[in-house]
Amino acid sequence: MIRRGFFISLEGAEGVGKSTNLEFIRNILEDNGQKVIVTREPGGTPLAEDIRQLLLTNRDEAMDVHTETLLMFAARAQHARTVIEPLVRRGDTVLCDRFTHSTYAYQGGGRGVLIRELEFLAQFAHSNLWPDLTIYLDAPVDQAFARIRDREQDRIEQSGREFFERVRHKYLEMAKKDSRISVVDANQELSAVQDDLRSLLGSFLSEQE
Ligand code: T5A
Repeated sequence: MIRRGFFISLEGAEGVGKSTNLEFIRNILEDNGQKVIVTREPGGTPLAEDIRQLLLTNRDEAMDVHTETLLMFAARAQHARTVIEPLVRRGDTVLCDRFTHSTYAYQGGGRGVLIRELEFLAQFAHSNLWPDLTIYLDAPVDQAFARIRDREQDRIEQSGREFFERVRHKYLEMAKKDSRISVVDANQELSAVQDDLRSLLGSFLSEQE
């Protein structure tokens, strides 16, 4: 039988702890025999990383929301088709910091782009490639922002509190409708968050056997 690897994405707004927990998740997967490649969006290839710079850099010219959306999907098409899909097909597990649920939450929930338009672009950019498991780290906007208060903010981080409330609302709405999205409470001590992650991944892996 040809073994297919897993595609796992990690989602959540700024400051919820995605970067902090990526290595922890990688270790659990490796301890369970997976060969893991960690990557991120926007980015994950040299071309897509250039697009990331365009997206996140503060500049005088305001970026139109349609431009922002298309750039997210341009980076994703390159990453999904040249990196994620081939790796998963050859049996590796890809752990990705953000994927299309970010676009639904930020450009859809946050900026108001219609979800049916995003669905069309998602199909065009990466066909039927979707994560087998999406881990959504959830925390109230104020708590998450308090953790990154002292950091310089990129272009999207400057979108304001109400924007991030809409982003969170869209993530929670998607999680209610899609059983492949699991919510982890990120508003607890890091050790408690990681206990929850261990237990979630344990259940996911045992379901795949
Ligand atoms: N974007 C992206 C879109 O708009 N559409 C899209 O389609 C995509 C793919 C990308 C930006 O692009 C947007 C979303 C983003 O605005 P990014 O590189 O993913 O940005 O980065 P951010 O989400 O901005 O990542 P952050 O670094 O802000 O958040 P993290 O990674 O979630 O947070 P992390 O791990 O750096 O933690 C922040 C701080 O909190 C502490 C950590 O030690 C750190 O200091 N911390 C905790 N403290 C207390 N308790 C805990 N449980 C803690 N967990 C972490």
